[in-house]
Amino acid sequence: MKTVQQTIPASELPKPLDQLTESEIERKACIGKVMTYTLRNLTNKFVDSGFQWLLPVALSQSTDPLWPDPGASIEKRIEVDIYGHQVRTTASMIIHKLIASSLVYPKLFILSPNIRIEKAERAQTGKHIYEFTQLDFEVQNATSKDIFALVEDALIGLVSGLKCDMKSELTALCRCDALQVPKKGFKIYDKEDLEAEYGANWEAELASAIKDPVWVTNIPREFYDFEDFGTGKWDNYDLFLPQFGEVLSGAKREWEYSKIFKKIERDGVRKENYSLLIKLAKEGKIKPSAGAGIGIERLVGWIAGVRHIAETQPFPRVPGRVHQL
Ligand code: ASN
Repeated sequence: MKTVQQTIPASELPKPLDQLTESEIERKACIGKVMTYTLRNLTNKFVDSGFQWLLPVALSQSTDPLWPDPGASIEKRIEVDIYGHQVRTTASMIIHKLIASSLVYPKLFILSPNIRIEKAERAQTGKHIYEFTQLDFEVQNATSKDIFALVEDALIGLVSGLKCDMKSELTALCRCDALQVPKKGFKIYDKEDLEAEYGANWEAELASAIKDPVWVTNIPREFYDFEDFGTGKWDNYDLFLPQFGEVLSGAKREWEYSKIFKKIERDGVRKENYSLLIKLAKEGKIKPSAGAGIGIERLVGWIAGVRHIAETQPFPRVPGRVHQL
């Protein structure tokens, strides 16, 4: 997705650890504590709510097509041959989530490293990195409303916890006042209405206009998000944070064979990469579900008030820049 437009001068992009000044090291360490707190708080919340914690995979035949997504800007897809089979690096574990939540783990989450080789010009948006981690979760038989309630509770719990337990870190980052505990029942906007109000740059405009987190629904994108063929509306969502932009995307999912097949064909996505999902759907083994993925670096970046989300990474993945570590 596109987010708030900003341009960070090349000289001010996040640097590797060995090039940091003393004060930059202090700031990095402080953001590291906020990261650790956030990971503990969110994983506890999911485990305590009955979710199974799965370990991620890095190489698969089936990964997220990231297509069609109007905000995508992928320069290159990484495919390698292993044992005579072509596999891809994980772009997201969406296909794994649909199958695992249907067959074995009805409530699951994964801290999943995603590789998306963004175009180098995205270095300066401050919102894109070419390796990031999602807290990716899926719930069998859940509705979008169930996911809204779960995420809102998680965000409220996290921000309240941080304000109590991480006071000195938030003070050092000048975030004590800016960071307010949101109130449950976030506003919900339809993307079509936002486009009508703000035009093509609606994402950036919305992020600067809002004072509280909001949901945006009805976003046409990949085949696995639920589309009502009758109304043309999509039952999917992004979470936008004030003065920042999108930090989560998710959906109610398609589970019916005929719709999955039709959408894969319509989108021109390579069918052979999704043959297992298609086969299981045909056998009626894919269950209705809903879920989402929280971009961890974006969430912590918003909490810490960073200019560039690679500041939250010990080993920055700024598009176009490759360091030794
Ligand atoms: N994690 C997202 C979801 O659950 C998919 C993505 O990252 N493209 O919908």
